Amino acid sequence: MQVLDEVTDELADLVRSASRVAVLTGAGISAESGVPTFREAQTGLWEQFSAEDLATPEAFDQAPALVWTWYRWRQALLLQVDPNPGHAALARWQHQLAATGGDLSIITQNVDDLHERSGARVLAHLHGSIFDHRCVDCTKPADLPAPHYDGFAHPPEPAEPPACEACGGSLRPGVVWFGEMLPMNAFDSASAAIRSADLVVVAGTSGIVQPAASLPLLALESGTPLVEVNPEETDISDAMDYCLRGPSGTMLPAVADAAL
Ligand code: BV8
Ligand code: ZN
Repeated sequence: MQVLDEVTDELADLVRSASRVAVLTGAGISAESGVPTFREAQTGLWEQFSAEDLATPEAFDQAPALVWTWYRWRQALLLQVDPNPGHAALARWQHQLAATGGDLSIITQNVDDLHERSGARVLAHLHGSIFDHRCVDCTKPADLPAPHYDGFAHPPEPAEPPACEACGGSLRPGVVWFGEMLPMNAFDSASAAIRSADLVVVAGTSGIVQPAASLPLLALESGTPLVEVNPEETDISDAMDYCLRGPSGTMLPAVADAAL
């Protein structure tokens, strides 16, 4: 494993020669947009809970208003921020490869839409989308107006989740909670993309949450080079060929430039 603070000539050659790239992103790629990562402490009303405590079916059963409002408040923040240069670099690289017969698959653990808003196509949202809602009982999806919260202000008072228009059941966020299965089609297409890649990049993830964190390790089966982009060491750094130690908003543009 080489720990680098910039894209070296050796890494640039590897990037330039890749035509089927798979990228796994985590909360860190949205950090420079102003979206707190999961590891950072919660604020306000939720400071006494960890995100992992709130992102569970049990928490929603016990305190539906608290959990529902946490998601609506997080939606509000996402509507108030923009994609950052890290998202833009992946979109640029994806367009560049598509124009030359190659492909860049984005597999994200994030429930935000910042990849899409930077003009990229996302192959798999492993943990769903924060802007999706569905009924707990009849599972019917529900479109809701944007929340009227300020995502930068103090978290709002909890409000009960609305009722499903079709059956009167309670709506829930359309995300995958801890203890819930990942969408199999997303997980399967992510696995296939990593298995057929000639370069795998892992950006902005602590490598803690399973089974997502094990996906990049599929590259080891075929000897496909692995590159990590993260200012910190992670649970999967040891499996990497290159660790680019820096923020994705700086490092991913440098990687995308090397691909041109
Ligand atoms: C499953 C949606 C099984 C919700 C998320 C005990 C009981 C039950 C389950 C388990 C258990 N032990 C283990 C498990 C499995 C569990 C798990 O992994 N737990 C962890 C805590 C150990 N996994 C699950 O439960 C999964 N389901 O296993 O089902 C099953 C099987 C059969 C039948 C039924 C069930 C479901 C996991 C999905 C959970 N949902 N999100 C929501 O968003 O509210 S995961 C959530 O956490 C995020 O979406 C994200 O994916 C994850 C956090 O990970 P990261 O993205 O890596 O973010 P993190 O904050 O950790 O790290 C940020 C990184 O960025 C850091 O490394 C930092 O250095 C870096 N960074 C910071 N700034 C920058 C940067 N990098 C680059 N640039 C920067 N500027
Ligand atoms: Zn319903």
